[in-house]
Amino acid sequence: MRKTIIVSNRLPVKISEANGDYTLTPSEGGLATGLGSIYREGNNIWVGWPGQEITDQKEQEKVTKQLRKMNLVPVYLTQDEINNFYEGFSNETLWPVFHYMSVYAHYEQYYWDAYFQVNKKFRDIILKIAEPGDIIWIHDYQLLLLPGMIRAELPEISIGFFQHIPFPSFELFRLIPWRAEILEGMLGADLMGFHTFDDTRHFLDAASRILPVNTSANIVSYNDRAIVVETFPMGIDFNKYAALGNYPEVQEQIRDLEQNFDKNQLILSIDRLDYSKGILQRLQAFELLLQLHPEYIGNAVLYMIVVPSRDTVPQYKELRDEIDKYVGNINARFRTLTWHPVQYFYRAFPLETLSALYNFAGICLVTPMRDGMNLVSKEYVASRNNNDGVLILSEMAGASKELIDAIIVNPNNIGAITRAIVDALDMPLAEQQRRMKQMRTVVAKFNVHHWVKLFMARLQEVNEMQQNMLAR
Ligand code: GDG
Repeated sequence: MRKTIIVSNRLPVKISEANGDYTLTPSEGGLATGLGSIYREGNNIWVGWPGQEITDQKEQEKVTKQLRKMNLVPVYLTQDEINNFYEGFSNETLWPVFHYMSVYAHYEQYYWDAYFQVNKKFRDIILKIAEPGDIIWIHDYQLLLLPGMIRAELPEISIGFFQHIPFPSFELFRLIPWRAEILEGMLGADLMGFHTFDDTRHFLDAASRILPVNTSANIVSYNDRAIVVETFPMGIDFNKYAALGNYPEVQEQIRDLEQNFDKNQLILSIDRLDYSKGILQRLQAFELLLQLHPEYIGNAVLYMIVVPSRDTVPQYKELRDEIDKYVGNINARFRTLTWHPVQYFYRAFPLETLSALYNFAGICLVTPMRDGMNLVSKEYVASRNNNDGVLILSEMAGASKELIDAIIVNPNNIGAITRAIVDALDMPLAEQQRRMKQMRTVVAKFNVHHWVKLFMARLQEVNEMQQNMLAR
């Protein structure tokens, strides 16, 4: 029977070990939720790294067996591979260049070698599983070479590829020494998807300027194959976020927040620790607010959650220190005996806490320097069952193309962010509701299930188109 193979760097599972026993819990990220309806069905599977270094072969076999029961197939990575493929090439080369922060990029041959080898490792495992007629859907920037590597072995298999982070303009992309190899790898797919039309356009531009290919509209002709490149903005599980607000444990946390804060003056900020998320600029804008508008001293609060991430990479460690310092300065400068301007948390919270905050905070401030999509902005909108609340959103986030009723800002313009916060604090309820209703309609309709359906249907169509071309 024909099956679908999902491939991503990380498996949608958390593994914890105690006394030699492994406990596996499915993780609930946006992608896992969206693809849950696929990989759990029949003989479909998801291939990826389980996120834990397991070196002992017996242990690996034990975990592999457990994972197989959940339709998951592991690719075990060694510590060296994690260092050079994941933290190295993926996060210190591709991530900064693709987020327009090329000054942070390292171009190391040994990072590239590891990236190539790990993509091959994924290929070898997939080749053991894949059969003619199967569909393979590969995700994200850690696996850009994989489509081409699989295509070389299985010329007729159907391969989709989706990139979750931006695709930069040609002038940025060309900086990467292995730019041609990367494009050749990606062009192994039949259908390639990006979050925004700009990403799609940048990819087509880079392909036509770097490789000897022909592009016509959104189709690349390469090695006698036609590759379709299209825009598929990813959504979230709208119903889940809309319903969470009614859970008793969420309600209880909302009541706790009510005891301590005024919801109309609470500005929420949630990100993973990353220089692409514009966290320092957000702090600057909040500081400027208190400086220019002393009436908010004692009232407005920035409730800022930063989720630990990649903090073994030097730039991330530095960023964390800078945030600590900045928050300390603002609080020292403006706090009163009973009020702290910045409530800062450097840790992850359970989904229920996030939901309570989304439900409670009157303003959500999302100002990345670059972001493929940004799901936090959509989760905030989905949580606002009363249709009130204001979203301030960076024009550099993919989500800004859909959530046009947010207050849209340029994240480099600190004054504009400050003004947006003032506008949000002053916004009449009727205008909040008008904007929020529009955004909720968009987020509800173009949800993650819709996204998966659309991509899979298009992949099927592209496949049929290619079969017809071959038959001619
Ligand atoms: C990449 C692209 C693109 C955050 N804090 C906690 C927590 N979260 C969850 C949020 C949200 C997710 O993490 C973050 O999603 P983003 O979209 O904001 O960002 P990335 O992780 O960088 O994702 C991005 C995405 O892929 C999808 O294509 O949108 O542009 O960079 O879902 O809710 N979850 C929990 N506790 C926390 O403290 N449980």
